[in-house]
Amino acid sequence: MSGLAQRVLGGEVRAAARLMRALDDELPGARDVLAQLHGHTGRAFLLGVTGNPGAGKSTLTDQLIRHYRGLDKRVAVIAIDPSSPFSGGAILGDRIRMQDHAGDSGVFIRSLATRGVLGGLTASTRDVITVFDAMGFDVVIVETVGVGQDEVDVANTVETSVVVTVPGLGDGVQAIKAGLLEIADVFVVNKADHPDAKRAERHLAMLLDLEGRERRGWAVPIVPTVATRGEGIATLVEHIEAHRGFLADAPEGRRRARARQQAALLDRVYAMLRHQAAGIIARSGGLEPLLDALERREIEPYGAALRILQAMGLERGDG
Ligand SMILES: Nc1nc2c(ncn2[C@@H]2O[C@H](COP(=O)(O)OP(=O)(O)OP(=O)(O)O)[C@@H](O)[C@H]2O)c(=O)[nH]1
Ligand SMILES: [Mg+2]
Repeated sequence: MSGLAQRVLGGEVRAAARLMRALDDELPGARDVLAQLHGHTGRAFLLGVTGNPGAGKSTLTDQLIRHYRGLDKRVAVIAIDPSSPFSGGAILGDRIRMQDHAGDSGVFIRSLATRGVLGGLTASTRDVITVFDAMGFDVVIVETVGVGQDEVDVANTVETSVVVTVPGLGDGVQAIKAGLLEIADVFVVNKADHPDAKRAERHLAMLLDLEGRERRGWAVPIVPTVATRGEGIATLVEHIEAHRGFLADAPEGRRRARARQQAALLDRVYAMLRHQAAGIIARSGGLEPLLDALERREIEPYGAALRILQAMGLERGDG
């Protein structure tokens, strides 16, 4: 085993940070280190906190960190920042709250920017989860803004998903992306100090009842919180732990773990194919000759694509 892998397994923060940078930059060898870590993973509890911008995800995450630290659990956070051009542990803006934990070796916070991540956001998230899990963190929280498909995909990398909503304008909860309604294991109506909070809760309950609140044996609870004051956090944690217990006991837990593995596996296959195709295209002098042939109508688009696959050794000429 490489020295770097050993140091990560020993929980060394600097080694982990170095590995994460190497993974970001796709440095040769970084994947091998990850592969060595894999046998030492599977122990961390993976918890997602997803919701609209400004809903209070970071404030809630901060409260969850406090809670788990109180139980002497070690907590890692992956904060996915949709707008930031920075990555690599930058702690930005509202995340200042979480910075309170700087200096606590039982807490590790890592930001990932959505833009400019080479292998894709979901892949990076999985890699960072692997590193944290191997380091022996008990809980890994993935905070992500639930706006795009990428974020829904990221939300699918965890075991238990908390979806955070807030009272919206008028009568209901702030609109949430449809995909998020389906992935929520626990709903939070944060900012329960808002005058419309009760109505928001009823609205969400109605939406959920329309969708069918009970899913494969789990009834999705709605928890009101005031994250800034820590209100409702104990109840939230109870529901999170209940869901965790449910997954451990019910066939649903196994089904989900398989589904996560499948998504991770297929993503990697597609990423590798893409990578290989780009390499073949570059080595064979680029796309220009094929584009010329297409322009002259000497070849049609499927035929052109097949030629690239043939060069990759993936398709026979008669395919
Ligand atoms: N009144 C009230 N304000 C809250 C509550 N929770 C969070 N806030 C405030 O809402 C603002 C946004 O909170 P964040 O925790 O940064 O929200 P976020 O969802 O992480 O935001 P982004 O990561 O930017 O999407 C901050 O000013 C918080 O202080 C709450 O329960 N009640
Ligand atoms: Mg935040």
